[in-house]
Amino acid sequence: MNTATRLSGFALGLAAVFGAAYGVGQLTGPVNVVAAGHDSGDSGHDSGGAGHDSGDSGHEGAAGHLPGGLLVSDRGYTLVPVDAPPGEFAFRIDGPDGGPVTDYDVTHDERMHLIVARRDLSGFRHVHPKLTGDGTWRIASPLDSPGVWRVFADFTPTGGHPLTLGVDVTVPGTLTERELPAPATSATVDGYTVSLSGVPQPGTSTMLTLTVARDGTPVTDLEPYLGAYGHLVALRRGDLAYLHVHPEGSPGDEGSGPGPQLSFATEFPSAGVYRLYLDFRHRAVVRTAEFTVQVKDPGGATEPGAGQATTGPEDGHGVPGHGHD
Ligand SMILES: [Cu+2]
Repeated sequence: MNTATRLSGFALGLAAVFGAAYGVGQLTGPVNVVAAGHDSGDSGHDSGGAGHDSGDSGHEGAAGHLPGGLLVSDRGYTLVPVDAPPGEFAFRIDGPDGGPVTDYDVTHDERMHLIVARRDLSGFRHVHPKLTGDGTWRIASPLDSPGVWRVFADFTPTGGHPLTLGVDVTVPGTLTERELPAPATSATVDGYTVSLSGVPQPGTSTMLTLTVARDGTPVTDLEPYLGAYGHLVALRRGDLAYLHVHPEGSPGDEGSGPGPQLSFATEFPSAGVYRLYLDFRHRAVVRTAEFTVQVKDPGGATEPGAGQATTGPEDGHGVPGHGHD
């Protein structure tokens, strides 16, 4: 179901929309757009280092119980997109003193992890911008199609708490809506098949196991990527609440092998539909395997039209004991 929707045109390559929590599917008219009015000067183009990855699992918001990524401002830190030349994305983090933050701790090999996805949960990218002297982060724009994007900045200001802030950014143009794929327990990317097992449950830690194979052969030589053999990001459909989890153990630990299985203790904040993105590195290439997962309340109602993770239609990898009750 592809619907062409014209987003309000904009002279800027990118414009920011703050605070809205609507889905792209609901965009049928002009979008209320607020230009990000902060200038950034030169175009210090820098595509950022070859990937590394990210913060810790589920940074919590100020309220202490919110999933990450829902707030544009938290604990005195605010994510501010700034004007950038075409093809570039730029932003800064304003700190409690009102000025841009310039000192960050390195977490998972990088000082800033930028995760983006369109509001329809397509277009996921995890990239690493470069910090310029005035506190502006710049990168070749990962926002590569028209639509409303959610942009997450995952970082730790020196002396502060780990934070994940989120902001909406509109890329003008003709929007092609992408329907969320049905729940499934197997995903393929570039000849790799990744299988998902485990029964995700809301509000409690659930062990999810992802198994990586290449042309049918289990992959046992995954390479560390940003300090882990895999990085799993989950985004909740509807508000794009953000979870970021890492496999149990670290590379080098006993019991934390380079595949084929990666186990993630994952706590989904609620029932609902989530899109999971597994970044893994093999033979010097980072790939992302994506899954749609439905998290159900135990014994609770199922959202119409979506199956459970372990019972996806293209499930060729039955998981014993999945939780039907
Ligand atoms: Cu990262």
